[in-house]
Amino acid sequence: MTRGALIVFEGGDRCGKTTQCSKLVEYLQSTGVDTQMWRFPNRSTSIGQSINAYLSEQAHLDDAVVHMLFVANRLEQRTEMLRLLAAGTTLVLDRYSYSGVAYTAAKGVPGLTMEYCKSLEVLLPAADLVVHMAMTPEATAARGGYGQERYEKVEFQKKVMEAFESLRDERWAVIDASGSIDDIHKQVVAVVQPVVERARAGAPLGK
Ligand code: DGP
Ligand code: NA
Ligand code: NA
Repeated sequence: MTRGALIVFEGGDRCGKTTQCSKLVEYLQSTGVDTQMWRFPNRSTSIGQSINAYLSEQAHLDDAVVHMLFVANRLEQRTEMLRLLAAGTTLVLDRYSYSGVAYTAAKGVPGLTMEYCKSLEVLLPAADLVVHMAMTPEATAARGGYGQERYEKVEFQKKVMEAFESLRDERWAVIDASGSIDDIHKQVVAVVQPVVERARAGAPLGK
């Protein structure tokens, strides 16, 4: 039974993930792969609106509570995600559980450890591939629009980067996000294609 692949883009703020996700989706669709792009957090739901208020610093929420909102925002898409993957649609996600673990653990709040954060993601399918768009926080900070949202601070982004590095395993591909858009896109296509093939051939979805 053929299924879609779950491809996730992760990285610090302003690293160019959204641009690369869109280009990848366009590319896959042009080669006949049924593909959808999703973003997390999904700011359109009522939980997502609370998250948006928090990120834009219009609302102040306890760190544990806002973490639960991010988790719930992923879980509210779970059934649809599983349905689409099983129906053969490849999903390209702009952030997912790995951001959840990295950003919350980077806060260093007692109790909100990496292990605790990981435990809250177990109901969600694992990515077939995590594309880590790696770039130094100093370099992303020089990009337009930086600093508009809560987590866009160089010291914090350094901790997020370290957290992502400690989450890496054999399903991760690390790409230098400081290159040109077209160069990065070529590298992305090269790592994604075999993963889409394996999913199509029936490789089981991870947990
Ligand atoms: P954007 O990707 O630009 O829509 O920004 C979303 C922000 O939210 C970004 O700074 C990463 C952060 N984020 C994403 N998921 C989580 C999560 O589960 N927990 C926390 N604390 N932050 C998250
Ligand atoms: Na952001
Ligand atoms: Na983005």
